[in-house]
Amino acid sequence: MAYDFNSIIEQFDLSGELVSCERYGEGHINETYLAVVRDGDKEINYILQKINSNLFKDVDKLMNNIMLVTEFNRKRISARGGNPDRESLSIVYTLDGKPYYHSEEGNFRVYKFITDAVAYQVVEKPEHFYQSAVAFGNFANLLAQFDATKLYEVLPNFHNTEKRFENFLASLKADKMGRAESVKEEIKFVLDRKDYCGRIVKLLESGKMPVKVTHNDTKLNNVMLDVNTGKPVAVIDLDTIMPGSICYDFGDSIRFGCNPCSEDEKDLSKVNFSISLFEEYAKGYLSAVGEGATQIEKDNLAFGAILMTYECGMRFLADYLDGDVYFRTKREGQNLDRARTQFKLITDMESCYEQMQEIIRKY
Ligand code: ADP
Ligand code: GN1
Ligand code: MG
Repeated sequence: MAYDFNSIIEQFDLSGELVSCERYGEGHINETYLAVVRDGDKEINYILQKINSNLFKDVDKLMNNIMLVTEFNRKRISARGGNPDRESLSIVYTLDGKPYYHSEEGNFRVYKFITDAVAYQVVEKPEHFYQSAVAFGNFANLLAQFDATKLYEVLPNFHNTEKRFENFLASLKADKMGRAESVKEEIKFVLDRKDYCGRIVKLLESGKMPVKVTHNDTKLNNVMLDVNTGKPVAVIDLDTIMPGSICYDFGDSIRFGCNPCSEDEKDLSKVNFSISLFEEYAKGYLSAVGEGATQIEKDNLAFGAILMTYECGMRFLADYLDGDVYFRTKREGQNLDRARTQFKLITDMESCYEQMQEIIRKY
């Protein structure tokens, strides 16, 4: 869908004229565009996003979270001599000082474009994955001093796997598209592992594991690495910044990055959990997170990887049953393929769980 991009960009506090505005990136949630603006003889890139309004009902509160976190991080980045425009997301405000623009077409926001950096879709070199771990470990470390009570819970129960399981059962019961019969094996896979659901939720509820401010969507393509050096530049996609567990953040990175192919690969013989990439990530994350991780959290990092993969697979399968209404799809059966890759990864992780634990202890 095309919008009146000129009139949208005009609302924001930036100088120049819009030259082009094209779809950009591989996110599943928002509509992201690369907006190129000409100012004199310079062309400047911006990220324009149409915020997903089906999902994010209270955009004021969502954007307030992002403002609080980016302002906090920007100060800390400046204090340590860094460049906040590159190392943090930077909101471009509207002419009347708002962090997003509301029009009949939807809610739009603009970020400064993080230059000379790339968000990888799959791990091309182990070094990239290691560096993404350093980025997310650092991010956890930066935010360890941020007061979690200031943040609004944008998507309540986002990683509450018990609730996700209940939602899955509801989708199964409704079976809106009549698809359940054809995916019995996948459904059984989910039901057989029900016991995974409560483990971290209970540790958090009982206070045995600390609740932290976490990113909650730590996929490789939500971190930007320097195109030249491969070193971490910034963590992006802050929509799901909320109270959570670092085991979720660690686990979600493993889920996405330790698979050598894409999340929707059809050929499952290519989908194998890479224990050596797991080791790269564990090494990078644990070196950067420092005091940001307690013993009980470390004991559950490897389990967090299985849990996040399980939760995500269950969400993809539920969305397939619901008729593909949540995750953006480009083709028929894509959510089912995504669910299947997750289940293959879980089977692999289950068989090398002890080795994963051993690696965490090593670092
Ligand atoms: P979604 O929530 O849909 O995943 P993201 O915020 O992750 O949306 O943006 C999608 C993609 O756009 C990212 O993976 C990245 O490639 C690119 N992107 C987002 N923000 C920036 C930015 N500030 N600078 C450069 N690229 C960005
Ligand atoms: C979505 O926004 P994006 O594409 O980075 C989803 C994550 C899933 C992921 C699976 C807000 O992430 O929870 O793990 O897809 N984000 C939201 O690829 O639901
Ligand atoms: Mg994203």
